[in-house]
Amino acid sequence: MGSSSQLPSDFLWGFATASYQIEGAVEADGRGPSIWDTFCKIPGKIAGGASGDVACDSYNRTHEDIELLKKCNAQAYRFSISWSRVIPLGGRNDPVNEKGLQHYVKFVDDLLEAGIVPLVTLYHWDLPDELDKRYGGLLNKEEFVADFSNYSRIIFNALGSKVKYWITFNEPWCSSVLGYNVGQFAPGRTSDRKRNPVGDGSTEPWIVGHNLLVAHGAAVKIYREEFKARDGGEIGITLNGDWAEPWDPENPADVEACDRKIEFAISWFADPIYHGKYPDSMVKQLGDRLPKWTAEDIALVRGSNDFYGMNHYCANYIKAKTGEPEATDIAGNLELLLQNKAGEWVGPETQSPWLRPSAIGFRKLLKWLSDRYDYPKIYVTENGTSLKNENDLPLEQLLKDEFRTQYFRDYIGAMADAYTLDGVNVRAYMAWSLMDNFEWAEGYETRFGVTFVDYENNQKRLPKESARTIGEIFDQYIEKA
Ligand code: GBH
Repeated sequence: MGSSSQLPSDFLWGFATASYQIEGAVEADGRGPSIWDTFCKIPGKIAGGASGDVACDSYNRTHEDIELLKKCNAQAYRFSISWSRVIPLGGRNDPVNEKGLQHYVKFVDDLLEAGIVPLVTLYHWDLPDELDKRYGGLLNKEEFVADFSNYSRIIFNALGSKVKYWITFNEPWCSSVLGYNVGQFAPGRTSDRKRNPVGDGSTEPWIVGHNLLVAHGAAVKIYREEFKARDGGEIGITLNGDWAEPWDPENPADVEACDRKIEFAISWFADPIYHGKYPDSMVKQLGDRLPKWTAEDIALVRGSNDFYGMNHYCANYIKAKTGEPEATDIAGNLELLLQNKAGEWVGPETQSPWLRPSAIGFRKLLKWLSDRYDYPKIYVTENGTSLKNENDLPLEQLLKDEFRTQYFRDYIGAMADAYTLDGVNVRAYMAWSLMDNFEWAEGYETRFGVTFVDYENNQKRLPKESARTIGEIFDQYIEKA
């Protein structure tokens, strides 16, 4: 692929993690529980009955993690802040936990001293549990927006002079759909009564998505009005989204369904931000179940991205469904498949049932987003892969993760092609993940790290081959200044 393709000399690359997936130390220094602490305690929700209680113990090992980043020659590190460490009960009238806050101040100082640029995510799914209990958490617009605004302001105040890249929410699609429709993620609400006695998957995900957008807009307004002039940083939201190819390229319904799939996954959030409205396909299918924009709310949301945060992993074949969509349908009345009509797989198997790599899909989606949103500056905030049966390999073999290394070669190459050949304005890339960690409902069985974490041996960290190679790959592509 595109051997002459390049990336700009100021391109920023590094690795990503998230608080609940790596920190552990869930009761240290006054941290309050998040909805994930609570969710993990419900039998049957997490593979192997696991939780983030210990995870990678990163709360106590910030120095080891920084050493890892240095070893990889990483320029940047994207991590998230645990809201309930900073405000254990979460709310705007609840006390601030100075120790929790100072942990992050110190961590950022240490990163900067090591020459590593911090990218900070304010919210990677770990809502303070009290807010869920107190007023229904993400379902309650007025309360949630006010509390998230307060929390954001506290963080901007403490870190604003040092942090230049802010991400409000990680993957609001996951919070909304997996948390309130499928019920696979905290708080686990769903219409599926076998999973949970409460929840309405036909309405709640759309309400939650709307509220997250408004909260994002409110935090951006605070940043721009109170901090940006002083601190000069950038702020945006991170959206997940995979590429879509038709199951049957000869069938116009499948071809059409591909755009609809991306609209339901990505444009649900990106259209309000860049175009000031929900996509027509969603309005058409969801009618009154999709909340209406008030003039005040859409004014907050429209134009609220300084950059587009892109999480991307794979591609799917899309088959249009015939007949009326079900009330709990969240995808756009279509099926997500891993094989096309001709029986071809979208990519090789991994440990994650949803993830089959297809690097060309990355290039195509970068172009799709650029066409739809007028060539925004894109920061890839996550990209990576698990590996079939990695957890069962003998250590020596496990550390030679050629499959993951090849994934990065292919995906970074596809990104360079998008930049060089398609004019896509992509400016940063964070690989998921710096280390193996708590993979949500899949527990610790699925590994995404470029570093092996030995959960049986005091969370010892051992870099895999991919940890070394990513830097070499970027060296090839980034233009010398
Ligand atoms: C990211 O989400 C997360 O930000 C990160 O925390 C996580 O560790 C990482 O990926 C690896 O999983 O089951 O068919 O409904 C990735 C986006 C979107 C991937 C939902 C799984 C489930 C598809 N995720 N998807 S399905």
